[in-house]
Amino acid sequence: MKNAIKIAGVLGWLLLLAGCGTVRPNPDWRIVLYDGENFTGKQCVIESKDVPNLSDWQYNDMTTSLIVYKGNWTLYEHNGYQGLAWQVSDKGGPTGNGKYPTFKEWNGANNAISSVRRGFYP
Ligand SMILES: [Ca+2]
Repeated sequence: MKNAIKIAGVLGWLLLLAGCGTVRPNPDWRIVLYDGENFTGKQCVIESKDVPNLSDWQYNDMTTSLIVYKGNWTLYEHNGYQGLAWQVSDKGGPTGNGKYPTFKEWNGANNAISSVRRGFYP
């Protein structure tokens, strides 16, 4: 019984440590791009991966709004993570819940995003 309590304590401590690493890219992070304002139009769902070229997804230069469901992401003007970079997160946007109803909310440009990757980069 005493050992069980000890193990539970260690597990809790490990979970706490894991929680501190939220700035690091995480495999289950998720973002959804939309080609219309206010989360309308054609969607592009990105889960558990970086996308160096949205042309491969037939989604180059189309994004007008987006929702970050989990994590920190950097959006780029050009493919290969080049050009202007914009950071978005699940705690960002005008209501602090990862919802960006227009490109203005990430200080971006309309129909400009060409690559996306997990984590914050300059
Ligand atoms: Ca572009």
